[in-house]
Amino acid sequence: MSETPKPRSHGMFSARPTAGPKPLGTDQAPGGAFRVKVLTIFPELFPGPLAASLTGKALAERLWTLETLDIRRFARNKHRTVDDTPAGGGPGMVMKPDVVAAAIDAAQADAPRERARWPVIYLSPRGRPLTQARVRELAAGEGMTLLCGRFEGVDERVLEARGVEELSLGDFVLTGGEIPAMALIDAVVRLRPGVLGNEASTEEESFSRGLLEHPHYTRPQVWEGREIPEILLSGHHARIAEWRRAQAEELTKERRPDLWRAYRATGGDTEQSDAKTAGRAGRKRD
Ligand code: 4HQ
Repeated sequence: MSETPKPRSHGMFSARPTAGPKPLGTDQAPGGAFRVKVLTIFPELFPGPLAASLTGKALAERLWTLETLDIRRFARNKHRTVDDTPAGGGPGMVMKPDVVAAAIDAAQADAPRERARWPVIYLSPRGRPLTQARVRELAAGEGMTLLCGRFEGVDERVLEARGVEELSLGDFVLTGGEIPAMALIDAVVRLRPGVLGNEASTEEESFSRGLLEHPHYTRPQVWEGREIPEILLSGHHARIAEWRRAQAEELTKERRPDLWRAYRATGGDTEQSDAKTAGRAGRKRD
C-alpha cells in the first residue's frame, strides 16, 4: 500500500514505456521539449483534445511532453480519500492539503529548482486572469505543473506552503480545473518552436498587439448575397493593412473598452500588457 504512485506518459513515443518508478533526470525529451505535468483525479481525460491537430502532432514529435499524476494515488487511506468537509461548515467538499502536497512534491522532484522556469499553477476563478503575456512567459520556460481542482477547490494552506500560482481562465464556474488546464497547455504549446506551421502567424495576430482580430473572409466572393469587402479584393496591400487595423480598432472599442484603453494608453501598436515595449510612436486616431 505504500508503492510509489506511477506517472503516466502520453504521446506516441515514450522514453519509459513501462512507466516504473521514475529515475531522476533520465527522462528528458531530446532538444528542449516543453514538459507539462498535470495533477488530477481524472487522468483519463488527458491528452483528450490535445492529441488532435497541431498540439497532437507536436506531442507525437516530442516537442512537448505530458505526464499525468493521479492525485488519488497520493491518498494514504484504503479508500484513497482526497477530500473532506469544509472547516466552518457549508456545502461541498475540499481537497485535502496533505494529499495535494504529496502530489505536488512528487511532480516537482525532477523539475528545475528555478520556479520561474517551471511554476506550479492552480486553475481557479480566484486566480489572476490569464493573459497572452503570461502565456508567452510560460512558453519561454522549461515546463509547468498544473493542479486541477474538483469539488469546492483545495485547502488554502497547500497553495501557500508550495508557492502555487493561481490563474483564472475567466469569470465563470466550471466543475473542475481539467478543461482550463487543457486550454492553458494549448495556448502555451502553440508558441513553442516548430509547433505552428507558420511562425509569423503568432506575431501577426492582432490580439498580440493588444487589439481584437479584424474580420476574416474566404471564397466564395458572394455567399448568401453577402460580399467580401471590396478592399480585400483590390490587391492594395498597404490599404488592406490599414483597413484591417481600422476594423480591429472599431471592434475593440465596441466590445472591449478595457483593451481599448490599454491600447491607447500605451500608444497603440505595442505588445499587449508588455510594459517594456510601451510608448513607441503611435499613429493617428480619433
Ligand atoms: N474551476 N478558470 C472550480 C474554474 C476555473 C476557471 C476550476 C472550477 C477549479 C475547483 N478554473 N475548480 N474559471 O471555474 O480556471
